[in-house]
Amino acid sequence: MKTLIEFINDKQADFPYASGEFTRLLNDIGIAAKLVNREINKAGLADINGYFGTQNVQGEDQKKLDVFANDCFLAAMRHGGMVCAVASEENDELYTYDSAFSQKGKYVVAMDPLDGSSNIEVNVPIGTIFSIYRRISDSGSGTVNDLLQQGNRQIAAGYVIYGSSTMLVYSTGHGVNGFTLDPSVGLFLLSHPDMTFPEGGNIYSINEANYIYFHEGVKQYIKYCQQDDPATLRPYTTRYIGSLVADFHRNLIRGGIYIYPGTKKNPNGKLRLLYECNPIAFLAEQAGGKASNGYIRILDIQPTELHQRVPLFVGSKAMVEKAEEMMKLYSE
Ligand code: P6P
Repeated sequence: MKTLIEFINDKQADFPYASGEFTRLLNDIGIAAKLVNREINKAGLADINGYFGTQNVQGEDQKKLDVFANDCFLAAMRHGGMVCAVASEENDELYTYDSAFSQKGKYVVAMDPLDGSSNIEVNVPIGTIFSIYRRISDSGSGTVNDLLQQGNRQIAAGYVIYGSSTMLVYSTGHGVNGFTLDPSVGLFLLSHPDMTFPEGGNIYSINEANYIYFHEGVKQYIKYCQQDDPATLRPYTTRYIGSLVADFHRNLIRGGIYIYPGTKKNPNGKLRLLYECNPIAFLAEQAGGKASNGYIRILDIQPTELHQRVPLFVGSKAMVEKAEEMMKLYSE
């Protein structure tokens, strides 16, 4: 079994710019993930469930593990010195490192340190999502503009899923590879080489409780999924965990589509472009899938603010294209 570092070193030719720096950054992310994993696995015992008494920029109550995870990832990247700035779901403003060491960092990171954290106390898989860019500012502290790059400029993206096993799944633009943590030795080992979406899929993931607020195209796509047509594997199966990383990971392995659309109440939906949709879209395309806002490619959207939201249609290419067809056909 190949370790994460061995794998990266073997692939060194894939990122000529790295000269070991990218290896260091990914290793730092892996270290933070192990620390977060340890706390999640004993959350019920360590009084680390529950709320911290603060709220994030989304107005969501911050759970203790949210804050712990954020601190872990920020500290790990500070220690490595490869990163000069971080956009985090848990920080209202851009987080910039103040040491001269970090200000020489060539990379900036957008991350959701613990997505789906409301699932912690009910033992449902949750995840960390990260997106890595080369900085565009010349020197000094990173700037917001370093983060407001289109998703098609990501040099890497990935997630950690804290589930029945803990996995790190990432891509540097040369396919998607999954590593499973062996807690007995504290190493991520290559377990899912070259992950790709199955050609077809029959799983759709959407929170149908919002049905009455959906765009007509989304309603028609749901009806399409529910029609009886065995030749096209319909009716599909619906699976909705309420944890983006878990729903996406299952669809990546089994085939499927995840939709968090805009609604009449929230036209831009709920998911954030920089640290949820862009990294997930990067991985989806690297795995032969597709990701759009229902109309245009997620990775081509020009960000305008750190925490902006966009609708997300992501998964098996043919399923996303069918949903986009419905959005176009029933455009309002
Ligand atoms: P809803 C978790 O809060 C999250 O950001 C995603 O992980 C998840 O897919 C979605 O929101 C769930 O949202 O509105 O269906 O509960």
